[in-house]
Amino acid sequence: MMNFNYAKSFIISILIFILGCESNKNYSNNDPNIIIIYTDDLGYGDVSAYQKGTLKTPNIDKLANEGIRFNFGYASSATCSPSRYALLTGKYPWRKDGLRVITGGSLVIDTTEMTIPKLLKRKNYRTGIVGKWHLGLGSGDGVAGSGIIDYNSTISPGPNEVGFDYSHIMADTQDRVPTVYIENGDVVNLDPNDPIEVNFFHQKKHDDYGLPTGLKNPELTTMKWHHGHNGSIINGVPRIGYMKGGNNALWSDIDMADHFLQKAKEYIKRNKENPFFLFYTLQQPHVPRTPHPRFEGLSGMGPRGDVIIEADWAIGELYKTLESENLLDNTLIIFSSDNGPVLNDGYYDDAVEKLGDHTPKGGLRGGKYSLFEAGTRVPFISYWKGKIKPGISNEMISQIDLLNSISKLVGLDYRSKDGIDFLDLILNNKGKGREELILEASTRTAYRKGDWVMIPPYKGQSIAKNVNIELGNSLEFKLYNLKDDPSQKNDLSKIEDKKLKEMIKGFVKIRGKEFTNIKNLVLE
Ligand code: NG6
Ligand code: CA
Repeated sequence: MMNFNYAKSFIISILIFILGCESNKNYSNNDPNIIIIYTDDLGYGDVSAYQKGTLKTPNIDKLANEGIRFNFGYASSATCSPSRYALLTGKYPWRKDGLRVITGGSLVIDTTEMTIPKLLKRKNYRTGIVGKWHLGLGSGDGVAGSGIIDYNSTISPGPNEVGFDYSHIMADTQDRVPTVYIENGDVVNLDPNDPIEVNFFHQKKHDDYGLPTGLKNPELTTMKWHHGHNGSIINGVPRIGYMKGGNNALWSDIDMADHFLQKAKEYIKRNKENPFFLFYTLQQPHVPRTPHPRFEGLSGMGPRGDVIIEADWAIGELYKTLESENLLDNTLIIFSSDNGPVLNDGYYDDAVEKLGDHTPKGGLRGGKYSLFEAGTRVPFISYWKGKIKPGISNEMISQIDLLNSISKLVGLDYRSKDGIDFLDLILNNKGKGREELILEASTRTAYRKGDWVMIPPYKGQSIAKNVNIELGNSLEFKLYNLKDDPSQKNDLSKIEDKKLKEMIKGFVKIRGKEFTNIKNLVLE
């Protein structure tokens, strides 16, 4: 007969073994690390896995070729702030009144709203953001950009109040002041004796300080402004807005890629013992394009190409860190971009002149700011070493769907109203994608369903002259079939009357009654 104590310890060891295995299994299968790598203004055709051409992005290509490459992956919007809002909350950005590109404005995510990092906190994830934020800071009301944020004390609410327990960010964009990094609400390296003053409207006030601006002192700039961008000159680059003080805290533009990469690596190393979520939001290839000198000239396309090569390099370095920390088997990586491409976005930087035969739009029509496909259709990749099999998907998926898919991945029930759980598509390339989707560009919206896209009538310029992009504005409904006509050359609205009506109906059903004021909108 077995000795009682012996039997007891035997049973306990077996239990410990089972529990041990169980927790291990949970960690790797249900609570993997999740990294969303998010570029800024990178086009559908800028990634060489999407379009073989002169520009090479080997590190992004690795994720695309060894993971799932979505050919119909969408950002919610054709500009940055709305897309980021939608990605993090799983909600359509047009549900938020007037949500547009933020310039010094307050936080647009309500602290009561669900976000991906907030959701993951329920499963004890560590949650961090490193890079561009552009969702506003502080709770000041009044006109965005009128100096409502005080950068000299801890800024709140911000990323840390909507779910991130670590944030190391630039507030808006690289072309907007203040040109400083903010970590967990505090400006990094700020000397209290040299406080920061920012404003976006009062050039006169700034002139009174006797500080140089792009408008008055073009001789002091190393990068010339083309439109906008004639405020404070910092590191030779004229910016949007005016800034005084904070000299110790100013970032170095050419070191930005290295800086964010370093912070992202440190974050991974610090948190590797726990499941973690990292939102790594690169600043490239948004303007001003300031490659580190070691990337200068590598693309032969001027700074825009060079910073894409720089971003691709940084992604490769991040990958190496995951590899050397043995985290690859346990980490889901999603790669995408916040909106489509633009060449001249306000500086003379040779983006147009040196483009050669490279096509950032990858054959799509429009670009950043546009309701045509190139505005919102972006590179979209899922990668998980050893778990996701290489594949290509032609199913429609949006960044709005990431929150619900991630919720499913970690075994939570929360679902946002606008998003759809596409975990099976993201991990196994199985199942159907979206049937329909609302596309947004600077608060205008269009409707995608099946192979079709319908753009309602909008007043306003058809081409934004400064950036030379077709915005999708016209005084009539437009209808395109993307299967037969991927570059939206043939408007079928006059021929496919029944389809057009069906599309308008579907559109209004989601957009709601506030949309019945469109000129010419015919419901039946
Ligand atoms: C626009 C800027 C543009 C860019 C954009 C935001 C001007 C004339 N243009 O207002 O350069 O900064 O805002 O881009 O100032 S986004 O990718 O962050 O949405
Ligand atoms: Ca952007």
